[in-house]
Amino acid sequence: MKTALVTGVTGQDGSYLCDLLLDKEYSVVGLYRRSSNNNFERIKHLLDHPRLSLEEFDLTDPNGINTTLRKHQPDEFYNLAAQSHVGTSFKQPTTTFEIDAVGVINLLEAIKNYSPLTRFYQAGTSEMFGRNFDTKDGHKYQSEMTKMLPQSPYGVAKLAAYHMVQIYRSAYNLYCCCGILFNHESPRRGECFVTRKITKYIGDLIKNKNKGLLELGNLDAHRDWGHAKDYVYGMYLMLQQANADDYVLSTGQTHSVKEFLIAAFNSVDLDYNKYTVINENLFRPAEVDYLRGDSSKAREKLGWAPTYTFDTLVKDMINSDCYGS
Ligand code: NAP
Ligand code: G4F
Repeated sequence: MKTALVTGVTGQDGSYLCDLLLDKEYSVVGLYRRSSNNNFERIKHLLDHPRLSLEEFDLTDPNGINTTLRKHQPDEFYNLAAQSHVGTSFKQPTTTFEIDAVGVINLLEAIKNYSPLTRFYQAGTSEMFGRNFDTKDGHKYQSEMTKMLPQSPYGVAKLAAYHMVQIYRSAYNLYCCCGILFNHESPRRGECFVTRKITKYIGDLIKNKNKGLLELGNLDAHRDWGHAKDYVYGMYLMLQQANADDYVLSTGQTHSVKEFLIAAFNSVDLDYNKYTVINENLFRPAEVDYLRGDSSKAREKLGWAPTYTFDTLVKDMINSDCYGS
C-alpha cells in the first residue's frame, strides 16, 4: 500500500486530495497546523477512515518537518499548505514568504536528507505570471513557457518555491514537480475568495440570513476558473509519471469577476445590482488583470482534462450554498 503525506489537509484542495487518495487505496497522513479550534470541517466525513491519520505540522518549523519525513518516508508528499490569500499577502508579506517560500525549502531539505525517494508535489500558481501573458491567434494566455512576473508578495513567494523545486530536481535528482494551477473553486472553497463569497452570500439571501449588501472590490479582473476536484486529480497524475516535470492545469476559458457575479445571481433569478456595492478598500495595491491558461502539456502528457465548465462550477457552488446539495 502506498503512503502519501498531505499538508494543508484542512484546506479546500487538501480535503479533495484526501478523498481521491483514499479512493485509490493509499494510506494517507494529513498534516495540519494546530489552532485553538482545530477546524476539520472539510474532512469531517473522513475522520473515522481507517487509512487516514492526522498529525500536527507547521511549514515554518524545520525540526518538526525533519522528524515527520524521517518517521514516514512516504511514497508521495503533496505540499498544499500555504498562506493562500493574495490580498492578505500584501498585509503579511513576511509571514507569507516564511510559509510559502522558506517552508518549501524546509520540506525539500528534509526530503533530500531523510527520504530522497519520496515524490514531491508543490502547489504552484498562475499568480506567478502576474500581469504577463503570451499571445496566440489574437488571444492572451499563459503556459509553462510564459515569463513569470508576479504582482504580489504571494506570487513572489510561490515563484521562489517554484525555482527551488527546479533546483532540487536538477541538483539532487529528486522527483519533485510544481503544478502551475489556475484558480479552482468548489463548495469547499474558503469564504474569503471571491467566488465563494458570492455564492455564500446568495445562499444566505435565499435562507433570509443576510443583513447587508455584498461588498466587492475589482469586478474587471479575469480568471480561468476550474473545479478543485479536477485539479487534485492533475496533482496526483504529476506524481505517477516516469519523470518529474512542471505542468499548467487550467480550463482555457476566462471570465471576469462580474461575469461570475451575474451568472451566480442569474441562476437563482435575482438581479445582482440590487444586492452588491463596490468597496474601494477591497481593491488590491496591485492586481493581476487577466489569467487564461494553456494546459496543452498536461492534456497531452498526463491525459488530464477538466470535467467541469464555468457553468457547471457555478451551479455546483450555488446548489451547495443555497440548497445544501
Ligand atoms: P486553502 O484552502 O487556503 O488551504 C491552505 C491550507 O494551508 C490550510 O489547510 C491551512 O491550514 C494550511 N496552512 C497555512 N499555513 C500553514 C503552515 N504554516 N503550516 C501548515 N499548514 C498551513 O488553500 P487551497 O485553495 O486548498 O490551495 C491549496 C494550495 O494550492 C495552496 O498552496 C495554494 O496557495 C495553492 N493554489 C491554490 C489555487 C486555488 O485556486 N485554490 C490555485 C493555485 C495554487 P489552516 O486550516 O490552519 O488555515
Ligand atoms: O478569489 P480571489 O481572492 O483569488 P485570486 O487572487 O485570483 O487568488 C486565488 O487564485 C490563485 C491562482 O491564480 C491562487 F494561487 C491563490 O491561492 C487563490 O486561490 O480574487 C479573484 C479576483 C481578484 O482580481 C480580486 O481583486 O477577484 C477580485 N475581487 C473582487 N472583489 C475580490 C473581491 N477578491 C476577494 N478575495 N474578495 C473580494 O471581495
